[in-house]
Amino acid sequence: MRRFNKNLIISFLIAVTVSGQAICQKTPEKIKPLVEGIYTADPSAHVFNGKIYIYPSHDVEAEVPQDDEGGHFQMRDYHVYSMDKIGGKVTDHGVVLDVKDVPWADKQMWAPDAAYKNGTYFLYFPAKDKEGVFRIGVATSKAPGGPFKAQAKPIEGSYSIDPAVFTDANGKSYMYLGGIWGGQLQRWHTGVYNKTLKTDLGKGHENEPALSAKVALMKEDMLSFAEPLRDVQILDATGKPLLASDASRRFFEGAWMHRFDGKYYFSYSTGDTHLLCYAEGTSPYGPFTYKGVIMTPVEGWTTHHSIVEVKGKWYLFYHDAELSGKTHLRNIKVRELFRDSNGNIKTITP
Ligand code: FUB
Repeated sequence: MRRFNKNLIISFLIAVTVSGQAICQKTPEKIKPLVEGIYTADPSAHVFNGKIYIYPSHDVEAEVPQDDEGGHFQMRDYHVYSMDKIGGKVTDHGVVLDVKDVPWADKQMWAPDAAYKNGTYFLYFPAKDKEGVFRIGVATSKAPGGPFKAQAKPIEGSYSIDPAVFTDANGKSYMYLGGIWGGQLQRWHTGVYNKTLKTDLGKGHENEPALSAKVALMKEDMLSFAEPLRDVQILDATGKPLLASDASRRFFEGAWMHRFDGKYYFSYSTGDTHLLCYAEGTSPYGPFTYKGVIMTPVEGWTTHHSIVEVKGKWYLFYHDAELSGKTHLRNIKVRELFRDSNGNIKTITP
């Protein structure tokens, strides 16, 4: 029988091990949920005092059947989470605000965000008022991990959902908001609330410009708008507004703003086509030119994100429905975001 050369066998084993490692490194690593004890979604992440704070929705099972208006999303309170570093231990700061402690709110505490100014932390959140109309509320705390105390009334002139507050390098802060279908943005199309518009503007409006997210400069107190809400225009490469029928590119909900290399990046969810997209501009007000897809669909109907810089690297916080397999019981995740040399965001396939 032919004898094997020992050195040949060792070389073969090393080659297998090394190529095995190479395969492992190329295989995308599985991203784990950041929180497992409860369901969390819509993560808005910020770095405060060198720590990462996450402000998510707290999903619950309320046994309400699924519908196009998001009736199955019956969240009642918020938790805040923090981490010293990406990949580090996740600390739960407990319930920081409950709907029963918000004088004007009735139900559905959807996607929140947070901001800091002059020694105060602000938690911004949408909720339905006693008439069933979504408004944006604000609550304050002296600590980023709460607890937060709500203002007696919602922000004057606010409506719809998904507030995201961006503070520019010059200290000015802007609130972006809006969501169609369950987010009720379509009901404000004429400037007056119209309850009959359920999901969008309806048949015959497909070739009109898509409904826009809104933006307003915040007053110095961060509790009110300094001006009426304006449209956040998203244009195609030829400078024309995206149309209502352009479902894979038009704004649906989940606005976020970040600045990179002097440019403003407005990102959002396309809702019923389940994409996270972005558009680029030279002012926080826009107009923004559509650039591409940040992330292809995740498990679950909704997709919602935030983008934050931590120690020179950029991260995408998002959610999917891995833990429950149910659209309304989601879990938050984080992964690094990469760009090409022109600042274009590389598409992530989750
Ligand atoms: O969490 C409820 C709603 O689902 C959010 O407000 C939307 O952005 C979507 O994620």
